Amino acid sequence: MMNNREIADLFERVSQMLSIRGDVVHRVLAYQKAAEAIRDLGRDVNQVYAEGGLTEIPGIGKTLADKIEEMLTTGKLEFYERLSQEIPPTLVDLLRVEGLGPKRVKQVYETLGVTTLDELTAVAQAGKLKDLPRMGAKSEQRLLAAIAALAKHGDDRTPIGEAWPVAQAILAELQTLPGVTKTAVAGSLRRMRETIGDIDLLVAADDAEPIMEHFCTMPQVERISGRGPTKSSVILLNGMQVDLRVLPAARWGTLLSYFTGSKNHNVRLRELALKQGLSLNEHAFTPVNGEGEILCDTEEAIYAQLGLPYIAPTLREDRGEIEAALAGKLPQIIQQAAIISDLHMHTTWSDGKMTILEMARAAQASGLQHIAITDHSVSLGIANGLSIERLWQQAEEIQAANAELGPDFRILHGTEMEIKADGTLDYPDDVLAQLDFVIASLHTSLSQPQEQVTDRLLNAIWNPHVDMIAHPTGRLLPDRAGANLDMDMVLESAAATGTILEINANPHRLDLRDSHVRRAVDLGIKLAINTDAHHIAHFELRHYGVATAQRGWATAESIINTWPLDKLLAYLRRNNQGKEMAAS
Ligand code: DGT
Ligand code: CA
Ligand code: CA
Ligand code: ZN
Repeated sequence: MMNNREIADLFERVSQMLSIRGDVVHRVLAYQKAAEAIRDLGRDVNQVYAEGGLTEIPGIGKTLADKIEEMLTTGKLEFYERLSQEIPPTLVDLLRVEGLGPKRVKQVYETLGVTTLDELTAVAQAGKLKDLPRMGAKSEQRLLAAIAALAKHGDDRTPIGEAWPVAQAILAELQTLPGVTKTAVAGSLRRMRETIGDIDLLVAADDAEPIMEHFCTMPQVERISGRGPTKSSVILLNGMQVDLRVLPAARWGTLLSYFTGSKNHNVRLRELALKQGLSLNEHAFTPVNGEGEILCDTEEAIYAQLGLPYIAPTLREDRGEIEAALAGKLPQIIQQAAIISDLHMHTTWSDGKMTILEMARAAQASGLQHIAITDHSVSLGIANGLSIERLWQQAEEIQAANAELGPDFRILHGTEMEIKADGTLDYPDDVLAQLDFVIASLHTSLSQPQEQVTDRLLNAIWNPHVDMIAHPTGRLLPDRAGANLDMDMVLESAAATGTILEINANPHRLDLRDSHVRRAVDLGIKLAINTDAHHIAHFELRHYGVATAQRGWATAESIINTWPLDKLLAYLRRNNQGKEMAAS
């Protein structure tokens, strides 16, 4: 009998094999979406099938439902077997190598007969790749480095955007159980790392047994990988591992701190404790030579005991936060409540799902004071990008919407303009000059060599009318590495020109990533946290961007979304003039 994960994995594999074969995008995506739908189903697919409900799963039509039925009843998929004759399934492994796309995989298969990662490594080492069209010695070296990197750390971590909702759903359930006084996520999820190894959950309750029992028998559990009196681990149908610990509320602070980590941060805390003759673990502080325990029911109490101010979970990576805390120099990291604008979103004018007014009303209802509507530009045909003519029609609609919304809210007219493959921009300067907010971004030809793709971005940064670069690298978590930018040059140029860099809050982007944010903050670069919403529901993703900013030590002052409109517009004007002068 096949389970959710096995079916999802097979669909995923089929999708990737189709992409290598060169099938049309929508077919590739259909299998991809089906894989996600089954993985995230939250129920045993066998049961859904037994109830006749397969076609009610979003993304599963009659054709895919038939295929699922075939797998559930025969344990096989005829279509996959046939496809395997044409495209060896092992080719899919090659896609995990950074910078290797389906076209290239097909090429090395057809020209060199490469079917496995080992064979790819061998031909690269033998120098046989560099003579292929659009390849070269440098690309070959890069590929070897990427293969080595893949071998070293693999890629079995889950993007935070997938782990977070799963954890919240389980916590919400545990919270309702009798005797439960507190619940929390811990581990990398609480620290809001961009990818998550496993989900760590904590519960405060005096009697752990009934909570463990409930946890281990949840319908989304595929199997139990460990069960003890206060600690259990399960594997969910979607393949994620979840660890649960239960402890009495009096020890909540030490429990939460220990299991939030990071491990390196905890090591530093224990060192500080030892200097006071105390050992610190998840249960309590204990005198090294003596009796008795110091219980901490809050994390604040732990830091206070150590003579430190409270350190937020997003900072706990031992990247200087202990030193900063000791010196009284912890940054006042950005809080979501300080954000009053969102400067990157799409509407039905391009590939968004809602109108300008719908987006604006929802933004206002969520507490924002101004937004920028930034639909795609003309050359991104796939996203229905706007011609100049349509751009001016849109300006009229925005003017009307502003009139309707009144003085307490303001819609800026912007664009998310393509930086084309040859480095030129999609609209001429005289058009850009008339827009309130100009975003430039890369969506195509991301795999160009470093110098070329970096030059494209620098050209946009130095354009007098470009205010912000959105999702600078274009990466997509977990698999697409994004452009191989010379980040030092990008950051230097952004600092020199005052060009804003985005922290795209979509959890599959988180781009800039935390480490880049930290460097940008150090250089005094202004940053924006935007949702890139294509639907009002996407405004909910903002917290991922805020967390990424926090992990990069960003303060409210460096995040332009905390600024009132006047301050923002003055900044944009000053920068545009500055760049114009530098250019003349
Ligand atoms: P992950 O799951 O790989 O994304 O990363 P974490 O940080 O969630 O790591 P995990 O799940 O292995 O452990 C959760 C926390 O528990 C970790 O952040 C710190 C704590 N912890 C786990 N193992 C140890 C250990 O051996 N020593 C110490 N001091 N803490 C540990
Ligand atoms: Ca974890
Ligand atoms: Ca864990
Ligand atoms: Zn966008």
